[in-house]
Amino acid sequence: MSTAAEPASYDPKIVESQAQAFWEARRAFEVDERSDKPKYYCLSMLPYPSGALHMGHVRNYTIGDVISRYKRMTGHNVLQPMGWDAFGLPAENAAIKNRTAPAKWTYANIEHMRSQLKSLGYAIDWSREFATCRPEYYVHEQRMFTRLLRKGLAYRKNSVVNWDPVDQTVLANEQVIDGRGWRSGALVEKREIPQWFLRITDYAQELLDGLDNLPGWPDAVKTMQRNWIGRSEGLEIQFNVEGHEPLTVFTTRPDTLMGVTFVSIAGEHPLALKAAAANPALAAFLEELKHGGVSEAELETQEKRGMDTGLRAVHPITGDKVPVWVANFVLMGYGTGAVMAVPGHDQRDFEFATKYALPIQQVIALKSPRNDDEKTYDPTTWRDWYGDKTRDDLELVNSGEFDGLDYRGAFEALAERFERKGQGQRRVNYRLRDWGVSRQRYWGCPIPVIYCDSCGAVPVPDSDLPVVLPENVTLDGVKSPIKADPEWRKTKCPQCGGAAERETDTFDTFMESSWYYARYTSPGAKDMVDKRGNYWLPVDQYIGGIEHAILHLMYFRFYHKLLRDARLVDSDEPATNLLTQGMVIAETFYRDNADGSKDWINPADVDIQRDDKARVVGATLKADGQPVRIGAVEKMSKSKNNGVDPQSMVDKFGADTVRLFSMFAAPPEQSLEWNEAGVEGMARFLRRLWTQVQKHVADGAAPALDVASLTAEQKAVRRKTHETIDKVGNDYGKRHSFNTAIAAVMELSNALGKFDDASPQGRAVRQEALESAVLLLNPITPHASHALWQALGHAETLIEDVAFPQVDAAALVRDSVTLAVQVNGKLRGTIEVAADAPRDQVEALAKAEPNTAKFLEGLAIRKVIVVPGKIVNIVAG
Ligand code: ANZ
Ligand code: ZN
Repeated sequence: MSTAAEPASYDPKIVESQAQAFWEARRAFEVDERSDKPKYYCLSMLPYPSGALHMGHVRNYTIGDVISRYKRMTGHNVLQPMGWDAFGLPAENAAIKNRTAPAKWTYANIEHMRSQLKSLGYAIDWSREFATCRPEYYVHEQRMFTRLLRKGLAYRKNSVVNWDPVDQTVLANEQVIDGRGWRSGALVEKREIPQWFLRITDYAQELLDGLDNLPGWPDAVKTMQRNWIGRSEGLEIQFNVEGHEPLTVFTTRPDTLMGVTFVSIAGEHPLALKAAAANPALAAFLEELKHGGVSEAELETQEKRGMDTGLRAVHPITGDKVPVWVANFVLMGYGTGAVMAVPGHDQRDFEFATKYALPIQQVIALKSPRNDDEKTYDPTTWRDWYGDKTRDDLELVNSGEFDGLDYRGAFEALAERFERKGQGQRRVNYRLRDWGVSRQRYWGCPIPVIYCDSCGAVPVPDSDLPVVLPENVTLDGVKSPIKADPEWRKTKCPQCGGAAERETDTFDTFMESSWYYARYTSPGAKDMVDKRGNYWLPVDQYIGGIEHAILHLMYFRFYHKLLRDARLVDSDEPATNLLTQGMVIAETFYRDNADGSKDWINPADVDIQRDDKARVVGATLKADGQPVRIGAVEKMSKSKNNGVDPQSMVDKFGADTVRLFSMFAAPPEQSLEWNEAGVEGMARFLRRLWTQVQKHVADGAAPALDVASLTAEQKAVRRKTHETIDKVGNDYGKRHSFNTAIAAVMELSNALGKFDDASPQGRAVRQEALESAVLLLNPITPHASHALWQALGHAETLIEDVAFPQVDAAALVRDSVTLAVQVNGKLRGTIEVAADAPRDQVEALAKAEPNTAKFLEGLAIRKVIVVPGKIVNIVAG
């Protein structure tokens, strides 16, 4: 007998805490390698423990969780781990501000953020969790580094840092504000100090080629990586210099050789230094150049400046003498630090020559100019085609024996000639630089090196690792506590036993995030990773922000090759598929201050008025009821104070609703606009589905489905169920199109709302539809699905172990189809025909359709076109 009690209403707090307690007690998401299912490793980029989750985290981890849970439902052994990228500068800043130790602050944040993640119900194998600031993690990194040092893949060289002369400390780029130290306000200087590097350039070509084997990575990311690696094919050519050693230039445009009118060298080039020894004005200029910026971006934008060295170089073909200039845009660290200047065809040289009145010579012309602009070479105005080597309608002019050749032809001819004469050679250069891994900061992994006066830099022996970073310290904001503490530094040389000192620099935090994915596979392994790594790796799906497209993802790929070459893993790439999720954006609100500045107001403190299309038309401050101004929709950020706190949303609506909205509001790669009206819509949908299930089960168990006995309406609902299963499976599995998957389940729920058949088979059809809806939503709303699955009569089977629903192909077959009937292209009526009706029957029915028949009266039928399943068009006249 059925009880007519009010169905239980949806209370996400209860439903979610019950489901989470259930998963925790069952260790439902702990996995290992002993499985006969195919493995699936789904990894989201690990968070920095900044204090609280932000919406970007929620979006990232929800995408990962939906994919993980879907893969589990489709029969995979799914690993989804989580950890903490725990070293880094913010901890030092917070420590100074709050008078606590960075370690303490970090661990407290981890505790808090872990509980936040748990409240979102992610299917994470928490037994594998780690924080990268723990010695049991970084000991492996230290051992790997000493290994690389012995192999010659790590080395030390001088490199430029920002130096604060008042605080006597090195500053990170973000601590330099308008050229001044963030604390002292002193003008920052450039200083050269010895630093450690990893030879990523040895892997440049492999990192480039590997991109061709990553069809599962977004093209945009691959393009950025290709540009960052920046492979250039060119020639090194020697120019003799009167009274000095020959000078070697690197050029990618040997075809322009006959247009060289001077040579430019970097300020640090040895030849410049030699020339400066006898030329005080030049020496002063070189000194001045040292104070300029060092980044490539700065060099691109700064004004071109230079000075004649007085030296003369001899053109290798004509024997003409050309001046050698120092130019501020020539980098010592690229190519040879010397450039054959071709102001006729290189824009930077053009600007430089114009400024210093150096000669400009055209050597490339268009074979078939399309307009006046292209017809004549004008040395007073730069045109894009002057420097374009990709056009295939260019030829050499004013180049003697090389006239008429194109870029390729000239390249080959000159390469051949110089190689034969020993005056030059082909050469490939990469823009990619070696990875500088030293940081002069405290809160990082200590670099395991000892300096001895007699033995030099000695790696710390494995048996003495880890070199542990002291955690219980006080920060004064100026000096790293391990640099300030002479006791920490003091040690014995592992080679000669003499007194020695430890390295006090720590690693760049990109070091920890370069191999964490491998560590997750092998908890407790003696080395970084053990043979379990080969079971799980490569990562099947990696998910994270596009802001990591270049550095992190490059180091991550590089490190995988280091692991491979250390025989720790046997694959070449760390991740097969990459998804870069879009930003989370939100409205901004502000009031103008008297001084013209703006006071940004958090959306949580604002009441928003909307029109019937949900557009914001007005806003008032909750505190005073007075209007506030509406700004642009922008990325959630501290500076615009438009971050929406995920915790407050979870508290208010429940995790499932937050997850549902994050997946519904936009496709994963696009930006997602957070708006509470949308969140409320998702809450309503979940409540309706909840009520539908509760109402349905209140009438007792449904009988078994008897497919053969269904009425047309029952069949139609069942068809809708299976069409939805089909679509959602595709959307999850093939397209990562979660928003359309949700929309499809909503449609199914709508269709059920209109289906009030209470007969036994009607209830059986509804049972199947509701079970399907609950299963299809399970990856996104796992708590509600967990509860509803039990409510639907599955007390023994766990939804976490139930397979994704299968499409019943028979259910998709339509018994009858509706066809539109047109006369001469105009719609005149519709007919119902059997899905497999023969053509002549369809034609006959169409002609007989009453309205159609009326329009055909008195006309001769010339042709009947039948588009099966869609229309019948009768051509008559
Ligand atoms: C002559 C020339 C003519 C050049 C022309 C370009 C256009 P990528 O493609 O980035 O490898 N170059 C070489 N070394 C440099 C350095 N250390 N600092 C600044 N510029 C340098 O660029 C290679 C080109 O950049 C080289 O080819 C050289 O200028 C310049 F119509 O040589 B070219
Ligand atoms: Zn020694």
